[in-house]
Amino acid sequence: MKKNIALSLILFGAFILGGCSLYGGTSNNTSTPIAVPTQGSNMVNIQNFTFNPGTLTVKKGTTVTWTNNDPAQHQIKSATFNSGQLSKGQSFSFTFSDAGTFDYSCAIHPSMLGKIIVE
Ligand SMILES: [Cu+2]
Repeated sequence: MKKNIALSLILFGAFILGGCSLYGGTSNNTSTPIAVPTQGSNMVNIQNFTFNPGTLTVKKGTTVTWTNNDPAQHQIKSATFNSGQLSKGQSFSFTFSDAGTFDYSCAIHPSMLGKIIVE
């Protein structure tokens, strides 16, 4: 008799544990994924002497904003726009009203290249 009670308790315990782990699995599946901060589609991050993204495609009329996150100064320069020297934390915005491909570079570090494609 005592053996049967003990067996029942073990089975009951297994049932509870099984139920809990099953519930946990369901909970994980239905939980909302944590939103990963993403760059805006009209933002260019300047970091480690690199424009990121290097090539950005936007719609006509979009204002693109570059932000310098390097300790060094950078200067975004193309045939159509020039930011002047940007210190860390400073931003520059330019509105692309015409379609086309706009290659630019850093006036201080000519090896830094970027491209804006306006559709
Ligand atoms: Cu630079």
